[in-house]
Amino acid sequence: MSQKLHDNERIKIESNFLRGKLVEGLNDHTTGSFPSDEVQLVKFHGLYQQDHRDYRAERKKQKLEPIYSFLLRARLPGGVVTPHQWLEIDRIASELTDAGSIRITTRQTFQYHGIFKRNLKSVFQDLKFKANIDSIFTAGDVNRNTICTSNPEQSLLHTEIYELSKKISEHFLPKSNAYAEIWLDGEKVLETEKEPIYTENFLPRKFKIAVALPPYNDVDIHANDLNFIAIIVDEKITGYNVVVGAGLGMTHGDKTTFPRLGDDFGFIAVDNVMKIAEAVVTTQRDLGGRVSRSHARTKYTLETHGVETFKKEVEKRSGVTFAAPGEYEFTERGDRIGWVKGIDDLWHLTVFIENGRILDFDGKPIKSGLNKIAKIHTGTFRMTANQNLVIASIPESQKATIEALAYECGLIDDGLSEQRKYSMACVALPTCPLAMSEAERYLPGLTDDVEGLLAKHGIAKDKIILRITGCPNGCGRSMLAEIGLIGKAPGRYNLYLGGNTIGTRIPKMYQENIDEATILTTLDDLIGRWASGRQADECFGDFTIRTGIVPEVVIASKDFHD
Ligand code: SRM
Ligand code: SF4
Repeated sequence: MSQKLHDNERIKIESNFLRGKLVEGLNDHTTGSFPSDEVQLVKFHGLYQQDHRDYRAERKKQKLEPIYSFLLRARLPGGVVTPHQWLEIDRIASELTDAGSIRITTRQTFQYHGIFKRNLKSVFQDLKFKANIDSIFTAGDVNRNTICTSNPEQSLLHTEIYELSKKISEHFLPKSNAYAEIWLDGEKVLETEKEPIYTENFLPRKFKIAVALPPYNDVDIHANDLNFIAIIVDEKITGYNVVVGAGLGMTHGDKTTFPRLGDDFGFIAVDNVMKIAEAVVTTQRDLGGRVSRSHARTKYTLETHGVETFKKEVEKRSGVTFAAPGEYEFTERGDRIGWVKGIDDLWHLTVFIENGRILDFDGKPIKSGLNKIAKIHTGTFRMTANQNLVIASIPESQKATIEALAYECGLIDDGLSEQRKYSMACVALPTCPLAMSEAERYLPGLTDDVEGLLAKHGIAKDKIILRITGCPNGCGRSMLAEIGLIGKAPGRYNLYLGGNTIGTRIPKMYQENIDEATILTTLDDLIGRWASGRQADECFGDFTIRTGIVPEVVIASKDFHD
């Protein structure tokens, strides 16, 4: 007997290509929210309905509706915007959102938090008509924002992969004009109503694509359903290795869910990228599970049907045969904070943005500082998949002025530690409805403490890739960190160890449900042991495995929960 499909399948099919009752919901001024089916549908338009969790209990006590507002996630393949676009993005954040911030995400784009329903259309319209930016398919069961390495040095190769990520993003956009109709007052953007790639029920689940330019794995390929890794010979991209079926989300206590590394299907020529991308997406569309949303990502389709079956189906659909994987090496995945000169002789300044949050903080007015820079900058801004920002393509003549502005507002900080550069957290509280604990608001203080521990053990200049997420969904990619903390309850976390510096190993649980004080005593002990017992150049994650502190996770479906 066939199992009952998840209710989201009904919502998609009944939605008339993502329209549902969105217009009615938008025009209902008696509530700040949408009806329940439409709460799911708005995601396909780049929105999430949220309520401010710091005030939730108090509102309930007073028998008031929660303070509903919306998160809008922009579509920005490769993360690049012009100074003009930056100024509009900045203005919209200040004028039309409650949070007032621009939040760079781990997928190389930005989010606004706290848009009240009454302001939604203005945000959509200002973004589209004044900045030429939309939020189509940045959420929902579709291909999300396509990301690529932000490498500023190899400028020509960056241009090539950036163009490819834009092409992929556009290829997987909807053909329906629902977005324009609902949010842009009917402006016709696309003409036909057919969805040849997605059909009427779209994909079983979200789908993520990344393009990586070795030696940098800054996109964290093992977080994506589909990855194209550039194979470079004589400084030219000859083709791509195709890595399929990675993903990091899981559910506490459910051993049938787990983070998973992707499988390398092999090498393809540059000309075959779009054919392969479409074949992987439609194979996942047709083979992926639609009963349980916790088991619907591509990684579970590979586990259920087998890697070889999936790969053969992709070859059949695309007419392309995979060759043996090309050679490449990842050496790191952080951003190169500071100045670098590209081979095009232009300068690129990568600035560290703690947690990706751009706002004027006390003594650190980075939002205003970036606004001043945007007013004189002639290049572009490039968001990175590590929540940082590259002020890209600066001519020599402007370098000193931009540097002075960056110092003035705290965007350049000569005291920034390696540890802080390599630490990352997801948003979590107060906006994320799924957060079980703090992440973004916890990380800065925890980083101070870890810096203190490194100094105490005489290795202040070293770093450990440390990432925190407020729940096991893994948005801050803690499941690829050397130290991964995953929220369990307010103030309590599971501690995972054993990832590596290049992002090719999943960590293993070391301690469960510990409080913040225990985290510090545990890290004190572990960092001390690493400082005194490590071999030359041995990173923290490798040390924890070599010395048996945690066993290595080789095949996550078997080893992760054992
Ligand atoms: Fe995520 C859901 C934030 C990157 C795995 N993610 C959410 C939601 C929308 C919560 C929700 O469903 O209501 C979070 C909104 C919080 C807020 O208030 O902003 C949220 N995810 C984020 C961001 C903003 C984290 C950040 O700090 O930057 C990232 C936005 C990316 C973007 O611009 O598109 C973000 N999310 C990720 C990543 C990392 C990545 O893609 O590199 C992952 C892990 C990789 C993966 O997909 O396996 C990730 N988010 C999830 C999941 C678990 C999916 C799964 O397979 O189980 C959920 C929950 C879900 O889909 O049901 C989720
Ligand atoms: Fe929210 Fe969990 Fe994602 Fe953090 S990891 S943003 S808490 S869904």
